[in-house]
Amino acid sequence: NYTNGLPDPSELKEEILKKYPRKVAKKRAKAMVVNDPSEGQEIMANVRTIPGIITQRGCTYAGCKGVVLGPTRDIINITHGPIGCGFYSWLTRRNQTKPAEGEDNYMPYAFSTDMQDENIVFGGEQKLKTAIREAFEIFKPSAISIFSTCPVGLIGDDVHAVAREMKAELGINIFGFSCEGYRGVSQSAGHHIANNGIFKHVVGNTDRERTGKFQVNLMGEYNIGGDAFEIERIFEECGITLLSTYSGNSTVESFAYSHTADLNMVMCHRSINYIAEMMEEKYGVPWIKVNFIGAESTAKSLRKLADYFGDDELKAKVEEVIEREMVKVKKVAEEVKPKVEGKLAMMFVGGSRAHHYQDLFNELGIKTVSAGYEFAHRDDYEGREVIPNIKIDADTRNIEDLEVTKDEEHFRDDLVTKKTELEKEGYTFKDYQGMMPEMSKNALVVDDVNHWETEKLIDFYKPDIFCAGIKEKYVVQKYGVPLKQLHSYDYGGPYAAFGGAVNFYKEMERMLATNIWKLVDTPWKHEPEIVGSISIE
Ligand code: CFM
Ligand code: HCA
Repeated sequence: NYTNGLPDPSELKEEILKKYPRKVAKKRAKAMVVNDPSEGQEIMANVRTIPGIITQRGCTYAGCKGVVLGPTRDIINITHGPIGCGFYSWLTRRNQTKPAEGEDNYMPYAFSTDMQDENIVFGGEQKLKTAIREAFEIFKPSAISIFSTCPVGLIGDDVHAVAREMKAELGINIFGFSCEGYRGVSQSAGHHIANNGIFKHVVGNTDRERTGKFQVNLMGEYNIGGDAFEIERIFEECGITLLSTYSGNSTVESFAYSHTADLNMVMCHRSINYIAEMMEEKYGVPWIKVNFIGAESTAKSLRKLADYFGDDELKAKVEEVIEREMVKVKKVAEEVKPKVEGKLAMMFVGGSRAHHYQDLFNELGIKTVSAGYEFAHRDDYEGREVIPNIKIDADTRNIEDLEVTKDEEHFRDDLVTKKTELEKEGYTFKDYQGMMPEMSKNALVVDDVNHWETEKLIDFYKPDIFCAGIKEKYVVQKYGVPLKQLHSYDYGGPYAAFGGAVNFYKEMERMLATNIWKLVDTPWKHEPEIVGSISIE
């Protein structure tokens, strides 16, 4: 029972729960687990946030448009909705792209129908058609997609019918997504909707002659801060042909022939596992789980890839690249590690990085005392064969529907039944790494952490660094704790693969080998807490 020197946070958990109304406390108790990797524990995840709680989560539109399709440069992504949705998803994620000379790149533009009140009253389909015709006339793209925001579903605009009509009229690939923000419990529903749409409308549309001996797709890599560029460099040096990435530095043109790959490498499992599963089922392309965050993890993932192909020449090349790159990595690690070793980190991000980035911190001897995801599912936490990892027919309504219509107990029962049924039909369930089995005993794992819990966690652990997003950044920093954005990387990156690890080590040195944060005078030290008079229970 390896505690890595971590204190038992059971009392902290009780103290956090004490402040909640009884029902809320009961629910939150299941989302906070004092980790014990030897136990095979369960956590409650992917359930609705309790209204009134200040969550970190985002919406379904963000997951579909911003996350999965947003980084693809040769498709015009039109937001059907009020201007704010299009504006706030306009390059804020720092997903970069590098078009070849003369190649289309629509990412610097924000396309929106800019819905007004008259469109809400009389319907917005005509305005959407006009927007599509206008975009086509100006840019002549090969594909256009439409993303529904909350009002679209409420007023009943049929984006799919509009897409079909426009596709026939203009003769290019046009498809829509019913990714209204309120669907599902978080942006996770948006990933699923995007996966289904891309698979249905794009994957398999073209074929391509083999151009390399080892052809792979990289899935769940979004080129934040240039991560994909660094991974691409390593692949090239190893002689691995990258057909397509979902969706960092990507094109829909490459999605169309991505089914001709030998193997899918899945990095962010949460956002893209659906396409990986569907591609395996329909085209027989197997997938393996990889992680290119952390130098050791990168080496491990490259070896896994070489082992998969079983080719001696590839294995030798991979070893040569690892050896060469590790010399540079170790040199910087040796300089930085003595200055940051033993510091404490907490990370509450998305659906995969709160796990992946622990590897990078470990390389510097920085301990993760508490971590959690915003919207991951149980499989991402528990890392074994868990229920939501079911192969679902691409055309049947997906698991997300069960999540929104049933409460979580029933939801779980339904899935158990479904899993048993599917197993009888010969389906198999994969297992892969997860956050909890790989964290120390006594680390506090918290799903969908909120503002109140964040405050208590900081008071208890007094972390040296807190990793989260823009909404958390300045509150946490006012506590005198530096916050590193693990979404956008603030202004930094790349942090992936070997070169990325070097960048990250140096960043940690700048942030942690300083006393400046201790000088922050927290404003609420001097001001009394404002106590509300409304009782919720
Ligand atoms: Fe996957 Fe991502 Fe993440 Fe994600 Fe995201 Fe992101 Fe994230 Mo922000 S796809 S789950 S929905 S790794 S946008 S690039 S940083 S929350 S941890
Ligand atoms: C999203 C995108 C986001 C937000 C980041 C943040 C991203 O969820 O819609 O909260 O700082 O990575 O850009 O996750």
